[in-house]
Amino acid sequence: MEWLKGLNWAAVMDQLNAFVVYLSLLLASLGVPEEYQTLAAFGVLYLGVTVVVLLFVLLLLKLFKKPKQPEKDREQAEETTDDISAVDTAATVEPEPAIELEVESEPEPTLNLVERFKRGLSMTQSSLVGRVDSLLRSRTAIDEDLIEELEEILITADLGMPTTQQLIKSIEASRAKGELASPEQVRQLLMEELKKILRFDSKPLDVTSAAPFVIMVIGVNGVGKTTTIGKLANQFALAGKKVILGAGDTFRAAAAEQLEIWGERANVDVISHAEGADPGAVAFDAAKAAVARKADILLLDTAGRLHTKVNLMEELKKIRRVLDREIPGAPHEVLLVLDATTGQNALTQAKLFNQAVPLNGIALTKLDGTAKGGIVVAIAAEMQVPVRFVGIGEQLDDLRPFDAEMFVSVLFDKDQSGQ
Ligand SMILES: Nc1nc2c(ncn2[C@@H]2O[C@H](COP(=O)(O)OP(=O)(O)OP(=O)(O)O)[C@@H](O)[C@H]2O)c(=O)[nH]1
Ligand SMILES: [Mg+2]
Repeated sequence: MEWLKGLNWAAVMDQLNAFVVYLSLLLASLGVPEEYQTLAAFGVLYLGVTVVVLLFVLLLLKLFKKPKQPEKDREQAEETTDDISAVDTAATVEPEPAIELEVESEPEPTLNLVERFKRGLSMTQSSLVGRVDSLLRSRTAIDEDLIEELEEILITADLGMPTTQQLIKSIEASRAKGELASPEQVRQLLMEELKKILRFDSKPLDVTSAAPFVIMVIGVNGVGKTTTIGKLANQFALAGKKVILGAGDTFRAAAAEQLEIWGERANVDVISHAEGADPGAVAFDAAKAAVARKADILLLDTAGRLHTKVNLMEELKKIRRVLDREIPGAPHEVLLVLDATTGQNALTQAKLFNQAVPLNGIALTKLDGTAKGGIVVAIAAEMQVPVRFVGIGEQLDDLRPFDAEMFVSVLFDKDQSGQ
């Protein structure tokens, strides 16, 4: 505004006056009567200014149009891949297969899925296969020394003692038969043996086998139970299922609110009671609501509890009984959530929870933040309870059905391990 004050207004007015006089003379030469010349000169001046302003505005619009386009594209891309909004656009956006992995039939999502698995498993990859590969690179002979070092790597990558022993035995047996002539053969054998361990017989999760299909979610504090329920609710809802959530964690303040937020995101109903209420009563109401509202799936959250606290484990048995009384056969899936970053402790939790309420499946969260992903193998080998889902990030679609083949392939991917 300083420049306005400093302007020589007298000079400006003189120029303007001279311009109007010039215009008047021009108009006079065009035959405009004298009494209209000044008025017409101002009219022409006004028109001129308007045209200049319009041209200026058009120029500005042209300048700002370019950066706007990519932003719009990015927003659209986010809308299609991003979690919450996907609920609203479910009808138009092709939903990624939520529960079943269709690895062969849909090339595009498969590529994304593998890429995301790679990213999520990168720490485990370098702590397990990365180290195995550098060991194999540094040796030519497959001897006792190499096998001993391999054993150490497997133990420290959280595969656990029994699983490591099992793997080492297979390697030694093959070596004795003269089948291991090169380090590459050791790598191949390790891959095959891991796949064998992970590919044990277990009933797949079939949520259509009962209606409502009740999933009771349990685990110690902070492992990701509520988050897992939220992600599952969203995926089931996108797959066209009617879902109800039961806020069975009445112990922790704000636990029900946390679940309600997830319910809103997935656009599903949440049954909750006041803080401190009996979790059995929530289970009862949630089961009743699921039947009355003809829900396909009921996901019941529970409070985090220490696997060593007998009374808290008893409470789980009670919740289980309540569900079974209201919906015979329920819960159809007792899903234990384990935090992969806790390594071998996760295995101890699984064993103790399994004693209290027999487990049907495991969701292993936070694989993205740990080098201890080898725990997947230890769980499969020692528990014979299937890992149903793995959490590979905090995004809504970062909870993925576990696929043993893909897991091993990603871990042993040569691009990743720098081979
Ligand atoms: N990086 C990562 N973080 C996760 C994953 N799953 C859950 N989390 C985070 O773990 C934290 C705890 O998650 P919650 O779902 O509240 O855990 P909870 O088991 O319900 O906890 P309590 O109800 O207190 O027992 C949250 O910050 C989540 O975002 C995952 O797969 N990867
Ligand atoms: Mg919770």
